[in-house]
Amino acid sequence: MRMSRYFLPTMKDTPAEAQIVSHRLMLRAGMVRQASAGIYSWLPLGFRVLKRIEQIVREEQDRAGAQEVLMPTIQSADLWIQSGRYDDYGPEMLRIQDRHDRAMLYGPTNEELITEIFAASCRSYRDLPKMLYHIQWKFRDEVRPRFGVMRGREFLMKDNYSFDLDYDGAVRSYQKMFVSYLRTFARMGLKAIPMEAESGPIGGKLSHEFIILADTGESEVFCHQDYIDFDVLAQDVDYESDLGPIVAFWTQRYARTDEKHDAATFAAEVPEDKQVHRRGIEVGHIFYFGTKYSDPLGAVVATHDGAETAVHMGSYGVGISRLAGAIIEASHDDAGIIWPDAVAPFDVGLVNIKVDDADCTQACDGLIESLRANGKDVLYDDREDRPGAKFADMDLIGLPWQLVVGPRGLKSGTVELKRRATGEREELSVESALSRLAG
Ligand code: 5CA
Repeated sequence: MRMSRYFLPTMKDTPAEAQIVSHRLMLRAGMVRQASAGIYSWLPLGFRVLKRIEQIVREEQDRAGAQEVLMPTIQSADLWIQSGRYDDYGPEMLRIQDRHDRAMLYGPTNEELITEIFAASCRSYRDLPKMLYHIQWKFRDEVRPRFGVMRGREFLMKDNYSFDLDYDGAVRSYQKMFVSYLRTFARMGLKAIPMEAESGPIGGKLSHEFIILADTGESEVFCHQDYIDFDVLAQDVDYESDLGPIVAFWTQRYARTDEKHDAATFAAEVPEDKQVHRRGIEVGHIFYFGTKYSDPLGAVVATHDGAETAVHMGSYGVGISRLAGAIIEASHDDAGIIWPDAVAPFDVGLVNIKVDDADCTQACDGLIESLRANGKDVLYDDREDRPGAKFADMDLIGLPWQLVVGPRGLKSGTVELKRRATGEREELSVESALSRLAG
């Protein structure tokens, strides 16, 4: 993609309305634009990041055995009246009247609708277990939408729902999602720690929040350093095997948010040099809630002996749009965003220092072709601008690698390769730069 043609409205100045660094950087990097309070349009650069986050979530859901569906954003109020949540949800729910005066709503979550879908066609224990998820926009009329996409009113969520015959089956599904979340966030370059949680309006007995550490997080968190040091992806997971030991490891050491924190237990259980006390952002939340929805909505199946039983359910959410902000909170410096490779909008930013120099332009064209052949996405700065302004924009938008082509280097056959995360620069031959980037 040529920057001269790309819709990338970057800003030099810090927007006054943004209180936290991710919000400032997302606006300055031209990733999003506010449409109204807590509602955002995603511009090309931001949309690419959103899609990459979404794809990692999807791959890890599928790997754990879940199946993707797509439910609508607008729902009828009927099922919510049946489940009893139509009143419970209060002013957070956006209620809509259609032209026939039917009560509709913009879904804040989908337990009711998925339970109805399941109940309509699954009648036997043979249909179980099932895990169905979708990636869809939600609306919650938050009292204080703030921090940009981190606490929006409209936001993109992955929500998965599990259906099992009994408690033991439901625990297995819960464990699958627990482990799949560890992998999902690790693949995004994040350290996400599961912490015991309250289940709030979703309801239920067993619940964990997945929290990443960042100074601007909304909750205070307390945990054991071992969890931060642990390399999740070093372990390969077989979802058909017993996942109990993995979950046991992640639940045996101390990890709690301020809501559940107990200073005396923390001090007694965690050696002083392993005590971590930071702030955190909730990027995922999983719940087991038994028959809370299957009872009122009639999601029952025949058991082996012909009796009928309501299915045991859980729901599992990931804040996909929130993650775009959360990743920036966890990975930035004074100059801008530092995208982890796995979610970067482009792999390489190619900077042509002198666009009116035929050699530079030719070298850039060749580099783009070779990088593309290697499956790399390249953003090519072919604008007529000062080198300083180009470097500042590249640092701001935070692509993992910057490849700089200038007339002086080319004379001696070299280009400059910079790693955004470390600031390390190297003068390399074109071939070495390409092989470094291919790795
Ligand atoms: N039905 C369940 C799980 S599928 C549910 O709705 N859970 S939740 O309320 O905890 O939301 C799941 C995730 O969505 C949260 O962990 C958070 O990452 C994200 N999220 C929740 N509210 C917002 C919001 N206002 N703005 C952005 N992301 C949000």
